[in-house]
Amino acid sequence: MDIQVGIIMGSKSDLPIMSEAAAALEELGVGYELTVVSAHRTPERMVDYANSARDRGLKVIIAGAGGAAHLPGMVASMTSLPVIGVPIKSSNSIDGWDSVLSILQMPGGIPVATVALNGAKNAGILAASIIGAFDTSIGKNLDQYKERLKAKVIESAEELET
Ligand code: RP5
Repeated sequence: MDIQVGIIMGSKSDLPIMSEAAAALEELGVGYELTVVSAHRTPERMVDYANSARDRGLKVIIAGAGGAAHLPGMVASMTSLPVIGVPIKSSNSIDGWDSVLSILQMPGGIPVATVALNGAKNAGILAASIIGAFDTSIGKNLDQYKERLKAKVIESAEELET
């Protein structure tokens, strides 16, 4: 399977959340790579990652970080690939608002598609949707995924009604 999505995070401590993006991509049949890239602690690694992403065949980057979360915006500034930002509620956070606002409030010109706090699962699904807009097989996997969600709701409604 081709690797089409790059999942990066500011610290290994973000992995419990960011692995939900990986799980969603696996379920939807999208190849991904996953690693740690810190904007603050490994800035050169971040620059290399962002600058080489398109040439390495990536189509979408999912970047998760907590606190003063510069990683998604900085990566977006260096690549024309779509970047999805996952604000992470880190241990010393101001209730997660620090991460949300640093990723969400990008100035005009450098967008980061920001999901909910700790919303890595949706980041995986959104990345698959972007790829699925051009790839019929992944598009079909997404349609089937949504059918499964629908069936679960109908099933629970029927359980309550009987
Ligand atoms: C951010 O700082 C990381 O993304 C993480 O959410 C937060 C805390 O990192 P650690 O101190 O746990 O490595 O850069």
